[in-house]
Amino acid sequence: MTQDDIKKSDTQLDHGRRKFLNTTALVGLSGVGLSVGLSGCNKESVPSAAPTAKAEASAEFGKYEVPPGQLDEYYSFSSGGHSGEVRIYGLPSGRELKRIPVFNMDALVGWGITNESKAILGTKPNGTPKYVTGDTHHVHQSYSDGTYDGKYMFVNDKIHSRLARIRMDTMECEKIIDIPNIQGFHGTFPDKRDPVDPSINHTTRVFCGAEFSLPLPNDGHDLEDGSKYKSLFTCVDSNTMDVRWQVLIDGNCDLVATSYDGKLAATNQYNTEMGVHYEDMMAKEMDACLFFNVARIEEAVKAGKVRTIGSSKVPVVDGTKAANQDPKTALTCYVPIPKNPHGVNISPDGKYYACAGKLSPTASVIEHAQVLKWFDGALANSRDAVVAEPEIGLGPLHTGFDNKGNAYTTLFLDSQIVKWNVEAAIKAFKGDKNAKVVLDRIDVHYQPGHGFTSMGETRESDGRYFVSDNKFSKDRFLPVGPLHAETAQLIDISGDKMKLVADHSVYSEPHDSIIVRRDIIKTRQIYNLDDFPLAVKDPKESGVFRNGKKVTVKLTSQAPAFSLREFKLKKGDEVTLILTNLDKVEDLTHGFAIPKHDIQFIVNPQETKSVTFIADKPGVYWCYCTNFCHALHLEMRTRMIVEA
Ligand code: RUQ
Ligand code: CUA
Ligand code: CA
Repeated sequence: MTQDDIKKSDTQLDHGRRKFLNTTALVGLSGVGLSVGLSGCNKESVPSAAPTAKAEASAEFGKYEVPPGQLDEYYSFSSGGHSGEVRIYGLPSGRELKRIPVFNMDALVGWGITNESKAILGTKPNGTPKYVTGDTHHVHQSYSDGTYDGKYMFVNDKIHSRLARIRMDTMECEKIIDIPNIQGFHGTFPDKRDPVDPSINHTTRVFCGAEFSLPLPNDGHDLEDGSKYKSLFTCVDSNTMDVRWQVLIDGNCDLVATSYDGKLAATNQYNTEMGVHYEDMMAKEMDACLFFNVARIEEAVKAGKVRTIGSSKVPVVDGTKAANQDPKTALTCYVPIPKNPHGVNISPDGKYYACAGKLSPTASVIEHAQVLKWFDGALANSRDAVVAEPEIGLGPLHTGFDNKGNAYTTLFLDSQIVKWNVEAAIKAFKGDKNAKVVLDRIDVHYQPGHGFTSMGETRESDGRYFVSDNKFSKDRFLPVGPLHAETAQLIDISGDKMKLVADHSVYSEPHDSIIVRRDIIKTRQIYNLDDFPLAVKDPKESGVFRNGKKVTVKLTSQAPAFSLREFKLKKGDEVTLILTNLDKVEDLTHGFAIPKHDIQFIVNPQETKSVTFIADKPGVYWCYCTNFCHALHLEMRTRMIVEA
């Protein structure tokens, strides 16, 4: 490509982008317009020739590169959207480090194939996983005293309303639970400090918001009467993973935030109309941010002021408006804000919640202290807890914070990130015409959803990086067919001006992430043999153990061989195969595949896994190691002989 070609395609790109923005900007803010705007962009956005993205690189670009052999400064933990998994990246390099299968099946690891993973996923009577789809939206880590403690990570499944816990030392999913009586489990956030017992300095609650209202219980009654549908806000015990309690509410839940003092949890609500049809959900100018008084809810649960729904035993308290008229006893506080808001995030000083307007070009700033005042009966109107409502741009969704009082909000329709100052916005709201609220804007490519700052959801927010997870990448990368890569764009926010410093391509869909300092994460390099009850601790324990038609095959792996060179079965046997990897060397993982039996999994150093299957086809099956482990990796096989 000549310099001229590059220039030409840069111009094309500029035009493509401008048109794209105009189309979306022009359609205005109605929900109908939003979808028109998006389908419109598909028509004219992609230049016919493969474009070269305009290089924003500056002389200091190398500053953000991580040279070979060096480690990143941050982890980014990211939900994988409808892939059902969680991913781990290094920042600033953007290197993908790992994918953690959670609600999906994963052939590499054997997730959904091994007995151990099936026990976590839950199974149908025929032994297959209960669900193999999942939709992970929000991933957050456990907190101690307002910052990450490196212990757990929690992630939601929107499709089947499940919550998963990932342990951080192995970075594997260890527990999945169903949340009863809800659909569209969306917002997820752990408590940042236990509000009840100050001696417990560890997160014990995970709050879960349900987006879709339902007739309760959802057993076939009141199917048509939308006015009877209700939603629930749920608290899960992060240690036992039991559902502690639920709150019945009006409207829906969307995102969730928690305060730094453990007193409040918040959820933004876009459908206070309680519409069951799309158009109805945009009828009102104002929706709400709903606050939950955690201590009062737990007192009510203790006092038995609860009901249960359907077959669930979970205590449910009444958080509806009608039942919470007196602020002094109220469990919930509905703060009106415009319109179909999306996202609620708390500032790292614990003072303010920012709720983006989505269909309003505003962000509403709600002061934590004012909401507490309302609960004390000292604030006449809950709307008075709103202390600023700056106009920041079109389609605002999510907000991240630095450590200097600035907020960074993604603007979906404008395809921008806007930097604004919270205290200035409060002054402007009080009438100060000189307050400089919006400090900077930067284009992103394109249509950002979540945006988040380094350590930004902790009191250790450090104001170094912002990542914009974009829903469209259009012309930023080599074309790979109709399904495009998506972009996570890295922005340096350490100076006055935001600087776009990298485009990281991401497989669909980078939904939401957190950026965690690397020193917080302490992982294991090998497993502990004793953690596995089935472990085959010595190659001498290997063999075929028969009990009628039930057969157990025990074997071990040590590079480059399995302990059994062959094993014999009879047609129709129900076989449980247990494999322990006795290698103790870091990074020495083996795999095990059984042809024609659809079995494949890996065993990491000192790990044990098992699979159960029916040997229903007589013949010879070469079980082989799938994970390149040794110069004699190809020779690492064992013969499964099934006699007729
Ligand atoms: S929501 S793109 Cu599922 Cu996280 Cu705002
Ligand atoms: Cu063991 Cu390859
Ligand atoms: Ca609405």
